[in-house]
Amino acid sequence: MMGSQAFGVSKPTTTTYGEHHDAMAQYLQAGESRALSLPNRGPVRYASDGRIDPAIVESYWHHGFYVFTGVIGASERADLEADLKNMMDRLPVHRGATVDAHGRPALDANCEAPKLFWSKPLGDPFGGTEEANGRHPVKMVEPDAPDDAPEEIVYLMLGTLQFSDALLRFYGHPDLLSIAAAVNGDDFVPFNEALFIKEPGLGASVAWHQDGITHWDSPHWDEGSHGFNFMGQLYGCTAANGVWVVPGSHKLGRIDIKSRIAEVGSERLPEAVPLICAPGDVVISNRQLLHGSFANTSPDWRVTINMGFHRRRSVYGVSGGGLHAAPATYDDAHIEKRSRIIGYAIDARSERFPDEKSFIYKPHADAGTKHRFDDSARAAMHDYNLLDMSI
Ligand SMILES: O=C(O)CCC(=O)C(=O)O
Repeated sequence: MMGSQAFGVSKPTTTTYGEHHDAMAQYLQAGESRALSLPNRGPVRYASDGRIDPAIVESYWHHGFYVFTGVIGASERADLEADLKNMMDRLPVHRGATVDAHGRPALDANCEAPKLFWSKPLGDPFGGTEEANGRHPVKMVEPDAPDDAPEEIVYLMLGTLQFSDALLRFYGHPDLLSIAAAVNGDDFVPFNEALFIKEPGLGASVAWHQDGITHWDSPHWDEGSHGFNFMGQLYGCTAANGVWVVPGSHKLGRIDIKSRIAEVGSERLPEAVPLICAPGDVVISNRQLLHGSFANTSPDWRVTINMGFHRRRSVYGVSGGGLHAAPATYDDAHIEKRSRIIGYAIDARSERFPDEKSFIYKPHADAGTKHRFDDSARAAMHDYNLLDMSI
């Protein structure tokens, strides 16, 4: 269950980094200056051929991330906030419970695929464990939680589009899908969708890691092999509560994270920068970047809407899953079924924003298929993340 603070409302906290307080304060400030001195931020821009400005794409490949400013307008943010409040209200009362605080079936009732991830407040549930393929080898500092903190919090949700029409519509955002096409090709395919929730004074760490499982040792590996995540910011993000990345590290192959942190003597990697965003900004972040986030001892909420995409050739014929979804080999039928969500999202969005030019998803246009977001589509989305293409 969540803490007692109103969703999204900043609140002074009494939590600190204890003996690490001064070092953290200095690190956060220096990191923010480094982040803001990088040239990889600005509004979405198109070239005259209607495609994303190649300079943006080049900057993304160079740094491994790009901050798109002002993508989510105020009315869409309000829709998202209303739905997310509803989702939070429907969380189970504790890990494993089947009802919410009102006695209703909990958000994830009747779901088979993994949906909710719990942590102790300000904890680091994955760091230093063998979970998730052991890819988070070093535990972050876990500051002391306040006395009145709940025993556990939900810090991560998966398969989120089935719980919120606003999230589904956001998934169909034409600027974001155009960026996905520019980076992963017109036949880009879905990976998964998630929400990271960093409540003030309670939000958990995500230890330094690189995403991606299947392609590290492939002779065809390159800086785009494991795709990217969009990270949409409902309330913005700061050095204290945001994701930190090591620019350019998506090109380095698998990094010996344990040795890097041992060399520095702390998890405050000096070459890393925080993603700094205003409400409505969206980051594209390469999954191979070395990245992580610290426990949120700050007064500010961070709610990140993650939406990941792959190149089709990265998933086609590949056996994946087991981490985010059921193990499977991704054949044409699997890819087609999972990609229907893109069609539903575009349709749902066009109803809500009729004046906006809809994105045309080439695989659907080529096949002559038009997906309607109707009651049967809604039913088909139950547990859709069993089909996530987890590579
Ligand atoms: O949002 C966060 O704190 C962590 C995000 C992350 O690790 C990811 O998207 O892979």
